[in-house]
Amino acid sequence: MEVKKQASRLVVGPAKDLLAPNNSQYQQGFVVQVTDNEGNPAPATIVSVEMVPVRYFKGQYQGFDSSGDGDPDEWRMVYSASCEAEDVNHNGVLDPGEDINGNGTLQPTNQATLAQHPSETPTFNLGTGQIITDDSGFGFFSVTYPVSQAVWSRMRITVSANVQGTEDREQYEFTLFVAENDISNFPEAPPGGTGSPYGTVASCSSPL
Ligand SMILES: [Ca+2]
Ligand SMILES: [Ca+2]
Ligand SMILES: [Ca+2]
Repeated sequence: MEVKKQASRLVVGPAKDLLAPNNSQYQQGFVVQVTDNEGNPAPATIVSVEMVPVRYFKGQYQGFDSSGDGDPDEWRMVYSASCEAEDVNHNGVLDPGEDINGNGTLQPTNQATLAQHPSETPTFNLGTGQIITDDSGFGFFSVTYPVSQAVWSRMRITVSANVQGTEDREQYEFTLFVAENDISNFPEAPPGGTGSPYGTVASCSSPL
Protein backbone atom coordinates (compact mmCIF):
# COMPACT_ATOMS: atom_id res chain seq x y z
CA MET A 1 0.00 0.00 0.00
CA GLU A 2 1.26 3.40 -0.90
CA VAL A 3 1.42 5.82 1.98
CA LYS A 4 0.36 9.30 0.90
CA LYS A 5 2.97 11.74 2.12
CA GLN A 6 2.17 15.19 3.38
CA ALA A 7 3.71 17.93 1.28
CA SER A 8 6.45 19.97 2.89
CA ARG A 9 5.33 23.36 4.10
CA LEU A 10 6.85 26.79 4.00
CA VAL A 11 5.08 29.47 6.03
CA VAL A 12 5.87 33.19 6.27
CA GLY A 13 4.17 35.95 8.25
CA PRO A 14 4.66 38.94 10.52
CA ALA A 15 6.00 38.26 14.02
CA LYS A 16 5.03 40.22 17.12
CA ASP A 17 4.75 43.97 17.19
CA LEU A 18 5.71 46.67 14.80
CA LEU A 19 8.92 48.30 16.04
CA ALA A 20 10.03 51.91 15.74
CA PRO A 21 13.86 51.90 15.87
CA ASN A 22 13.82 55.70 15.48
CA ASN A 23 11.40 58.54 14.74
CA SER A 24 11.61 58.17 10.98
CA GLN A 25 11.40 54.38 10.51
CA TYR A 26 9.24 51.39 11.28
CA GLN A 27 10.58 47.86 11.46
CA GLN A 28 8.32 44.83 11.15
CA GLY A 29 9.71 41.45 12.18
CA PHE A 30 8.83 38.35 10.13
CA VAL A 31 9.16 34.65 10.77
CA VAL A 32 9.49 31.75 8.34
CA GLN A 33 8.94 28.13 9.26
CA VAL A 34 9.86 25.13 7.15
CA THR A 35 8.36 21.68 7.68
CA ASP A 36 9.41 18.53 5.83
CA ASN A 37 7.28 15.93 4.07
CA GLU A 38 6.61 14.10 7.34
CA GLY A 39 5.51 17.26 9.13
CA ASN A 40 8.74 17.60 11.08
CA PRO A 41 10.80 20.79 11.38
CA ALA A 42 13.29 21.17 8.54
CA PRO A 43 16.51 22.45 10.15
CA ALA A 44 19.45 23.94 8.23
CA THR A 45 17.21 24.68 5.25
CA ILE A 46 18.25 27.56 3.02
CA VAL A 47 15.32 29.95 2.56
CA SER A 48 15.58 32.70 -0.05
CA VAL A 49 13.63 35.90 0.65
CA GLU A 50 12.59 38.50 -1.93
CA MET A 51 10.30 41.51 -1.70
CA VAL A 52 8.74 43.69 -4.38
CA PRO A 53 6.13 46.48 -4.27
CA VAL A 54 2.81 45.45 -5.84
CA ARG A 55 0.57 48.49 -5.29
CA TYR A 56 0.53 52.02 -3.99
CA PHE A 57 -2.33 54.06 -2.65
CA LYS A 58 -3.45 57.66 -2.96
CA GLY A 59 -5.61 59.52 -0.49
CA GLN A 60 -5.39 61.10 2.92
CA TYR A 61 -5.90 60.65 6.62
CA GLN A 62 -9.05 62.17 8.01
CA GLY A 63 -10.10 62.81 11.59
CA PHE A 64 -12.54 60.16 12.84
CA ASP A 65 -14.74 60.20 15.93
CA SER A 66 -14.31 56.71 17.36
CA SER A 67 -15.68 57.58 20.84
CA GLY A 68 -18.95 59.01 19.51
CA ASP A 69 -18.75 62.34 21.37
CA GLY A 70 -18.83 64.38 18.17
CA ASP A 71 -15.12 65.27 18.18
CA PRO A 72 -12.54 63.49 16.05
CA ASP A 73 -10.02 61.57 18.19
CA GLU A 74 -8.09 59.40 15.74
CA TRP A 75 -6.87 59.36 12.16
CA ARG A 76 -8.22 57.01 9.54
CA MET A 77 -6.82 56.75 6.03
CA VAL A 78 -9.25 57.27 3.20
CA TYR A 79 -7.99 55.92 -0.10
CA SER A 80 -8.86 57.74 -3.33
CA ALA A 81 -7.03 55.34 -5.67
CA SER A 82 -5.35 51.93 -5.55
CA CYS A 83 -2.67 51.77 -8.23
CA GLU A 84 -0.58 48.91 -9.59
CA ALA A 85 3.15 49.32 -8.89
CA GLU A 86 4.68 50.92 -11.97
CA ASP A 87 7.78 48.71 -12.02
CA VAL A 88 5.89 45.81 -13.63
CA ASN A 89 9.03 43.82 -14.46
CA HIS A 90 10.42 44.34 -10.93
CA ASN A 91 13.90 45.39 -12.07
CA GLY A 92 14.00 48.64 -10.08
CA VAL A 93 14.45 50.66 -13.28
CA LEU A 94 11.93 52.86 -15.09
CA ASP A 95 11.40 51.15 -18.46
CA PRO A 96 9.40 52.42 -21.46
CA GLY A 97 5.68 52.18 -20.78
CA GLU A 98 5.99 51.89 -17.00
CA ASP A 99 5.54 55.54 -16.04
CA ILE A 100 1.75 55.40 -15.80
CA ASN A 101 1.41 58.66 -13.83
CA GLY A 102 3.87 60.50 -16.09
CA ASN A 103 6.12 62.00 -13.40
CA GLY A 104 9.39 60.53 -14.68
CA THR A 105 9.96 58.17 -11.72
CA LEU A 106 8.68 54.83 -10.43
CA GLN A 107 5.82 54.65 -7.93
CA PRO A 108 5.83 53.43 -5.27
CA THR A 109 9.33 54.62 -4.52
CA ASN A 110 10.19 51.23 -2.98
CA GLN A 111 11.83 52.48 0.18
CA ALA A 112 10.96 49.34 2.15
CA THR A 113 13.94 47.00 2.48
CA LEU A 114 14.65 43.53 3.80
CA ALA A 115 16.89 43.54 6.86
CA GLN A 116 18.13 41.37 9.69
CA HIS A 117 15.71 40.78 12.53
CA PRO A 118 16.72 43.08 15.42
CA SER A 119 16.68 40.33 18.08
CA GLU A 120 15.77 36.87 16.76
CA THR A 121 18.18 34.37 15.19
CA PRO A 122 18.90 32.75 12.81
CA THR A 123 18.34 35.80 10.72
CA PHE A 124 18.56 37.10 7.19
CA ASN A 125 21.94 37.36 5.48
CA LEU A 126 21.96 40.64 3.58
CA GLY A 127 24.71 39.46 1.26
CA THR A 128 22.99 36.27 0.09
CA GLY A 129 19.35 37.23 0.62
CA GLN A 130 18.93 33.96 2.50
CA ILE A 131 18.17 32.53 5.92
CA ILE A 132 19.33 29.13 7.20
CA THR A 133 16.68 27.68 9.52
CA ASP A 134 17.36 26.57 13.10
CA ASP A 135 16.62 23.15 14.65
CA SER A 136 12.92 24.01 14.80
CA GLY A 137 12.81 24.99 11.14
CA PHE A 138 12.48 28.69 12.01
CA GLY A 139 14.22 31.73 10.59
CA PHE A 140 13.73 35.48 10.97
CA PHE A 141 14.03 38.71 9.02
CA SER A 142 12.55 42.17 9.09
CA VAL A 143 11.25 44.85 6.77
CA THR A 144 12.26 48.45 7.48
CA TYR A 145 10.65 51.49 5.89
CA PRO A 146 10.16 55.23 6.40
CA VAL A 147 7.10 55.98 8.56
CA SER A 148 5.81 58.14 5.69
CA GLN A 149 5.38 54.98 3.54
CA ALA A 150 3.11 53.24 6.07
CA VAL A 151 -0.39 52.50 4.71
CA TRP A 152 0.49 53.89 1.26
CA SER A 153 2.53 50.98 -0.20
CA ARG A 154 1.67 47.31 -0.58
CA MET A 155 4.48 44.74 -0.74
CA ARG A 156 4.81 41.09 -1.68
CA ILE A 157 7.34 38.87 0.07
CA THR A 158 8.28 35.61 -1.65
CA VAL A 159 10.13 32.93 0.28
CA SER A 160 11.45 29.81 -1.41
CA ALA A 161 13.29 26.74 -0.21
CA ASN A 162 14.33 23.36 -1.46
CA VAL A 163 12.96 20.72 0.93
CA GLN A 164 13.79 17.07 0.25
CA GLY A 165 14.33 17.77 -3.41
CA THR A 166 11.18 19.82 -3.91
CA GLU A 167 11.20 23.56 -4.53
CA ASP A 168 8.60 25.26 -2.33
CA ARG A 169 7.46 28.86 -2.65
CA GLU A 170 5.18 30.91 -0.46
CA GLN A 171 4.05 34.52 -0.73
CA TYR A 172 2.80 37.06 1.77
CA GLU A 173 1.24 40.35 0.68
CA PHE A 174 0.80 43.23 3.07
CA THR A 175 0.25 46.96 3.16
CA LEU A 176 3.06 48.56 5.17
CA PHE A 177 1.83 48.67 8.75
CA VAL A 178 1.35 51.85 10.77
CA ALA A 179 1.71 51.88 14.58
CA GLU A 180 -1.74 52.21 16.17
CA ASN A 181 -0.52 54.77 18.72
CA ASP A 182 0.83 56.99 15.93
CA ILE A 183 -2.65 57.56 14.50
CA SER A 184 -4.61 57.72 17.75
CA ASN A 185 -3.40 61.13 18.95
CA PHE A 186 -5.61 63.36 16.83
CA PRO A 187 -4.89 66.20 16.04
CA GLU A 188 -1.20 65.31 16.30
CA ALA A 189 -0.22 64.61 12.68
CA PRO A 190 0.01 60.98 11.52
CA PRO A 191 3.42 59.65 10.36
CA GLY A 192 4.51 61.53 7.25
CA GLY A 193 1.60 63.98 7.42
CA THR A 194 -2.04 63.68 6.44
CA GLY A 195 -1.63 63.14 2.69
CA SER A 196 -0.37 60.15 0.71
CA PRO A 197 3.15 60.75 -0.66
CA TYR A 198 1.63 59.61 -3.98
CA GLY A 199 -1.08 62.24 -4.14
CA THR A 200 -4.80 62.45 -3.54
CA VAL A 201 -6.37 62.62 -7.01
CA ALA A 202 -8.59 59.61 -7.75
CA SER A 203 -6.59 58.51 -10.80
CA CYS A 204 -3.48 56.37 -11.27
CA SER A 205 -2.53 58.31 -14.42
CA SER A 206 -2.02 61.54 -12.45
CA PRO A 207 0.96 62.24 -10.16
CA LEU A 208 -1.19 64.62 -8.09
CA1 LIG B 1 -14.37 61.50 19.87
CA1 LIG C 1 11.07 48.32 -14.65
CA1 LIG D 1 5.71 57.38 -12.24
